[in-house]
Amino acid sequence: MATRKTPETKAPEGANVSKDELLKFYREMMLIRRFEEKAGQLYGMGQIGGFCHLYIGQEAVVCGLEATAKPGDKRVTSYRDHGHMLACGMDPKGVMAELTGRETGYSKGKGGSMHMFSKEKHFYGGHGIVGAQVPIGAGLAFSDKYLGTDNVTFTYFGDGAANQGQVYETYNMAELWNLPVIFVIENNQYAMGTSVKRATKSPSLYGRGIAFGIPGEQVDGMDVLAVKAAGEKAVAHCRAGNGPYILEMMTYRYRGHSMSDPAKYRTREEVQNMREHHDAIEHVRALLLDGGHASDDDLKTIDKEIKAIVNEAAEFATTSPEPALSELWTDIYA
Ligand SMILES: Cc1ncc(C[n+]2csc(CCOP(=O)(O)OP(=O)(O)O)c2C)c(N)n1
Ligand SMILES: [Mg+2]
Repeated sequence: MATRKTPETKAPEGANVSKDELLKFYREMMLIRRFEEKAGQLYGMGQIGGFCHLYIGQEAVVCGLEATAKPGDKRVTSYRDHGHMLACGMDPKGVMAELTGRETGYSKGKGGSMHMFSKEKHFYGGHGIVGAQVPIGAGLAFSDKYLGTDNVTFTYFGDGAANQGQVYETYNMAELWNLPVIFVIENNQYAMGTSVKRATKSPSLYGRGIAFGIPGEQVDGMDVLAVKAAGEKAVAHCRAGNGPYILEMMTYRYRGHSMSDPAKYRTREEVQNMREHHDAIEHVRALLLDGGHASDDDLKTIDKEIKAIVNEAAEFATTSPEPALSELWTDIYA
């Protein structure tokens, strides 16, 4: 059974969270979960091809951090990217249509799950090469520093990616140049089938910035309020011109690495334990119900609204036309 490390940053005791904010988190996390479940279904039906990595279980990370972002802030992530796109306000229809390879998708149906972008929302991908987005994130932060804005870049990567060489070259330059970049390590405990415990003897991924002078902390990534609190600290640090910050989010993915993962490297009980005792959506649901902020019926109404949005996205994604044959020769270098 997986033991979870004790996160350093917990939600502030008696945190003064408003009903509206809790409802917003509930809605946003539920949208990601239902969207991903639908993507899984469509994949099973053969409507989505290629790779497809679901974000189910990790919703609190991106929702908590997006709550700290302001217009102009940037984000870049790996191939496990659907949640990040929905959380920054990209249209579920355009994301789903890209998954099904339709011309109405964010990359005109030619990019697929791992390769979507939105200039409008400052979402810079969607990267299939492990760790490749980390130097890109520093580059985005460099642009803000150069232009003299106080915007920050959220650069997400996994526990597996955290062992990559380019991450450390990036840490060095980011600190040297005081870049406003928040390195968000989504430690979901596995890199494909390899447990983080088998991949490194270094007990803390957040502590690896110390060698470069970058502060960091470990956060309960299943608690959206803890994520937001830590995010606010990191964002304030970056906006004030103090350089980069590392947040190690302790989280968990419920599904396989990708749709083709038989998940033989962990037990059903381990997954079940996380679902039953640490689920981020259930946590917020309990806060809403116990705090008298919402009734079961209120939440059911939201669930229905989310279901409708997701069904509409799926309908759009399965009825939109495929790209025209002539599109084979556009948007390419050669
Ligand atoms: C440079 C490179 N090496 C290997 C792979 C194959 N690969 C794809 S995902 C992955 C695991 C990465 O795990 P992690 O960084 O923890 O992210 P997670 O999938 O858990 O979100 C690997 C090894 C790749 N895509 N790129
Ligand atoms: Mg991982």
